Amino acid sequence: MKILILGGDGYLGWPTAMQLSALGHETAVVDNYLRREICRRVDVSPLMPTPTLHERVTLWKKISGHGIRVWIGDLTQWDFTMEVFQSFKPDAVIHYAEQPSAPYSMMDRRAASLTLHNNLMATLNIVFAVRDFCPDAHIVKLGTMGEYGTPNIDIEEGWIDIEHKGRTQKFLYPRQAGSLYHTTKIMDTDLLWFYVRVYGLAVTDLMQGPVYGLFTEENREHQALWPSFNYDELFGTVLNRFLVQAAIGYPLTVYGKGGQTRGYLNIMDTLNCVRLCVENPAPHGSLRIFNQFTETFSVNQLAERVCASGSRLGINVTIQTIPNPRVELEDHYYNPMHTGLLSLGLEPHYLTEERLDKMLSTVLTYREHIRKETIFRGVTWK
Ligand code: USQ
Repeated sequence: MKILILGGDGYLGWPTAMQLSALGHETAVVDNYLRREICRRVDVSPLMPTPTLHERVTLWKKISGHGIRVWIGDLTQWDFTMEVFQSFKPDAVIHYAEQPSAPYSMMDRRAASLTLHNNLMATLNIVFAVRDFCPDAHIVKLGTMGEYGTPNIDIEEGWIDIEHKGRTQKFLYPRQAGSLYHTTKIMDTDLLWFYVRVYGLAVTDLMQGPVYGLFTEENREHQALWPSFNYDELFGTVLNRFLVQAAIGYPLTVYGKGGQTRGYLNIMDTLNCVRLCVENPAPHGSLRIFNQFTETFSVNQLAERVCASGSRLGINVTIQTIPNPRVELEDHYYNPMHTGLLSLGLEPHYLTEERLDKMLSTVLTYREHIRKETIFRGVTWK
């Protein structure tokens, strides 16, 4: 298949590109280096050096023999989007091209405006590009479990049957996000659902939880091919952050009561979920939604696991509860369904002691690179 990966420089985009090209698909990546640019502006950096897309593509070709086409440009610009879609004409489009940080989106008006503009305009342009240049293509869009928030009832996979005054209809499951970033993902879903109804697009919207990890089948032997691994307060997801904190004896930053529960997944499972969706496309005229995570943990449970991993590796890890900079429930019911991807064939890589220890020992070898001052600066929601 011809697969176009938007946001191909990111934590998930680059590993996805390698996996799909290794499977023999004709793969192309698009990125405008927005995340690199924001990281420069706010003075944070990934743990390991991350070569440019062109450098990584050259190395990957040398190692695997597989080529990946690269476009550097901004998908909020219609002329650029048109050029990419007109020339590549993909069978599947994987859309990661969004500003992905909840704390960044809450920093100030400028960051809010950038997040809103980038995420929605990219999605809008992709809709029109698919309609006009590759109407048979399947769009696989990365949404987030955070679209649902933490309701006091079970979370279904995207849709819910409502009975009202004796009549019933299926609606999108109610959404109530906890950050502007998560709100843009709700808006994306609404945009896609609208254009599915109007233009008959084929869309899969993946409600993904926080992802952790470094290694995939394709990158183990070559650090230059590892994904960009952020651990700072803005771009690091919680488990990756805790591993880095543990490595330098920084007390794990549990926000508030630590009862915040989310659905987590290993980066390898992200790749397999996306691959399974590409291999089993949604029918045209439908918005298919899957909840993309493999197991749920509270922040406290993650912190305890990292402490235990530290003990196994002979390092002393401590926890420090700090006032929650976010506005979120710290003690809540959480029971999201997640059978769709399992029934497509997903075989989860759970957070075992062995995997956790391997990640922590790898992070330990990069201890010298850790910039302690970027771990917590106190970006607050209010
Ligand atoms: N948390 C801490 N301490 C920290 C960092 C985070 O207690 O040092 C807590 C947060 O308050 C939150 C939970 O850990 O309750 C998860 O935080 P996170 O930063 O790992 O995840 P989040 O900001 O929600 O965003 C991440 C990705 C985002 C993705 C989302 C999935 O950055 O792109 O959409 O996970 S989900 O959380 O399910 O919405």
